[in-house]
Amino acid sequence: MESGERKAKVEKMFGFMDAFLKNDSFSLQKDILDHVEYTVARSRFIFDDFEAYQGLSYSVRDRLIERWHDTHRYFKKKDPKRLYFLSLEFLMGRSLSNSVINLGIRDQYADALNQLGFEFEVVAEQEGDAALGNGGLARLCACQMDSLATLDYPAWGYGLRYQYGLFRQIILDGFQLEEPDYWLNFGNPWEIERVHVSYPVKFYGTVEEEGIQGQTIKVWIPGETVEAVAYDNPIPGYGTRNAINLRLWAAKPSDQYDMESYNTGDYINAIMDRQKAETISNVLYPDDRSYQGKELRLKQHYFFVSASLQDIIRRFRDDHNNFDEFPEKVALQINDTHPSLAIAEVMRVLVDEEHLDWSRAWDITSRVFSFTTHTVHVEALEKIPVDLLGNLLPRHLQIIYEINYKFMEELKSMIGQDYDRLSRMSIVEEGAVKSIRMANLSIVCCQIVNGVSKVHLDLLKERVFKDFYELWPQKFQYKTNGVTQRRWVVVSNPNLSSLISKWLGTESWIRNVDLLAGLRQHVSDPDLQREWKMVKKVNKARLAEYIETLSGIKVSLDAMFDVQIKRIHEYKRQLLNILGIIHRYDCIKNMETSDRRKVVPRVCIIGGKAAPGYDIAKKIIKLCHVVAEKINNDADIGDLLKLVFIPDYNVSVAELVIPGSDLSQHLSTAGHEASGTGSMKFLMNGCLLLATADGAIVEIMEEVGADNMFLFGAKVNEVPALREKGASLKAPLQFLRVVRMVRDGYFGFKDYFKSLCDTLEDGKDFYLLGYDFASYLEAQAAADRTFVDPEKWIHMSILSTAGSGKFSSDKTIEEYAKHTWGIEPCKCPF
Ligand code: B1N
Repeated sequence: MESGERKAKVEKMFGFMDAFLKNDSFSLQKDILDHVEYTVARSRFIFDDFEAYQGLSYSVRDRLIERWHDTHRYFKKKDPKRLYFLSLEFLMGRSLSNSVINLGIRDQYADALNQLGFEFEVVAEQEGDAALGNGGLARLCACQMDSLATLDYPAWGYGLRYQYGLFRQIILDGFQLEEPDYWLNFGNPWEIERVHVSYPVKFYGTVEEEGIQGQTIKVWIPGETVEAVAYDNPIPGYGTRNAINLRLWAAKPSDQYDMESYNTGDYINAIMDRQKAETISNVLYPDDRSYQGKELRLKQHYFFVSASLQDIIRRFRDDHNNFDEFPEKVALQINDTHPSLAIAEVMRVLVDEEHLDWSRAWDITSRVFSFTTHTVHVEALEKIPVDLLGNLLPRHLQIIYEINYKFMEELKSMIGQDYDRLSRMSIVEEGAVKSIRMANLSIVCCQIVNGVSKVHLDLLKERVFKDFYELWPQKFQYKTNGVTQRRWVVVSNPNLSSLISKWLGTESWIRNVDLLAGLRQHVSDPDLQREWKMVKKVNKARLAEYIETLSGIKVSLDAMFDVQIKRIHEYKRQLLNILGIIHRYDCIKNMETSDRRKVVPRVCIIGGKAAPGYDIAKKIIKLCHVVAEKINNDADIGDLLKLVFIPDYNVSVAELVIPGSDLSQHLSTAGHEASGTGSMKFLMNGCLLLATADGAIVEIMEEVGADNMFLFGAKVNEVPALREKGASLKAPLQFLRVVRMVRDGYFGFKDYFKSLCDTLEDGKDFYLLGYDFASYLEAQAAADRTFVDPEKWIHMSILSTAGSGKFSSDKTIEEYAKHTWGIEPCKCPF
């Protein structure tokens, strides 16, 4: 039957409106029960919270699919320029609450569940996190997908469907252990497997030359083929019918796979070999901000790039046959250098498969790509050993050499024979291990290179990419990172969300974040202040309950909840925080009992994962535990000071902790955090920030005012000179005292902490903990003084939320759309 004929038939049978699922309480209950019975295969009369979560999720998914279909049909009809967002990591967290809120049917579902004898919050808690990313970079992508959908942009996300997400952190005797995160064990209702959307991805082999019509063509004869299968994850926008797609690839053995081994009769081994193909997309690498030249990682990168580009080019070809139109219809965003092999791949397709001449192919390629770097250090830039690349992707290496040759020629004509500069800017690094510099490749190709904060752009210009900046200043821009207020306020802090809507007289801030500034006019209203305080108290109570369940520690709601949650890194200086806590403890211990009444009680909360091979970071976690053990069990101290380490920090833990925090700490040594997005989530939730003037904090200062924050520490431009001073930079006595306590075994594990203490010695203290310690303590003291003046604190807290609009990912995406991608909204009509 023709599809038009079928459509008419279906419409005649069901009527147009019946085609959509209904959202009244009865229909929702029926859908949930049907899914429990037919999809989950449990009895509709007996099912538990987890099965309710499954039934509920499948029913939400049905509604997502409706919108997602309509959106894609509409995009196809309109054929706008599309954005393809390529990232090796997406940290989506949970989907249920976010989906029903964005679909606008949360209350209806809560009611339907109630009728069935379940509670929405309890059911939502059953969902595990999708943790297909490490930290800030990956969560940023998730926030940006939410904004792209909400703002109706015709966008697609592309990534890898790792079977093992970021490891689970187990704490045993205060040490971090890693457990695999086999997140698909309990099924994943949010994805749609597309068995028919699959592409062969090729590796290894040789390149041969063939003469076609008098021309010599390079032909890559690959040695191995693996199949990439698509898994689609609909991303609903808020307040719109649009739902866009995040397409994640999984590796499957290919049908073309080594038929010969079947013929040798070694059937079992042939199957075992085939199975190996699946390992490509198995596991997420758990190191952030560092790159190791591992073959499997390179394979992952190319697997992802090749499948995504085949898919993108297939879609382009549906309606176009001239590649000159490619840049008008396609924008390819590469998130850090991880997907940058895409540049060589597009060139390979255009030159080798489409037979375009090199300069036309290069012109097209350089107009479709844009690149965002998240790096602050030259040493952290991704480099691929030439041997590795040449073996795995021989044709791509040739192409990269060719790109470099042409670039070097062009550069010589511009700057002459300055060989130092030429070799610094070359895509190929000569040295002990000859390597390809993926950032140089990306900069040479892309017309726009974005940083992620104002400070970051300055560092790119002055240090990381100085030579390139001098050559092409117009290429370098920045887009301030942002986070979505849907996830980070509406989903995670519903009480604050209602309060904001009540005082602004509208819910429109959920789509138009500028409206948050309207809170400023009510900042001194005692009613708002009282209600604001109440919301915080309720959120603190929820967090306190969580802490007690985790650790058995009872914390006082009157204490200041002081939080540092993020990946554990030396540059993020969790150690500075712990040393500050030791100092506080030491002071209380040495105080007259009568003076203790003046101490502002604190609950210090630290959470974060250390990369499995990062020894010093793991020692910091252990130190936190031994210090906590001592303080929390010291009867002298009581409620004046508590230290809690929250294990297995992830997106859903953040959703619980952030709303319940009073103060949050962002302590990176200035010049080390490209942006930092945690601070933005705290800011939106009205938590005060104690921070160094690094990354996004500098822009936050501009928005909320430095006197509404607690700032400390060396500035970005002071750090290099301070480091020069080396051992002559003397740390203050208080600092030496607390380090000595650790070194001398006051908290035990003396030998174990020796190497950690060594990093703080004069002349070795690279991250300047000693130098910044005094001003850190002053900032902490200022926070204490403010906390005892609740009216002032609440005032600052309201102003923090009111000033957070600039840090919505909606803003970031608008900027990218206008100034980098050149895309327009394409809103599916209701
Ligand atoms: O990207 C975030 C920034 O807010 C942070 O400041 C920055 O540290 C972070 C290799 C990375 N930079 N580089 C990475 C992650 C995974 C990986 O395999 C590098 N992450 C950042 C968002 O802009």
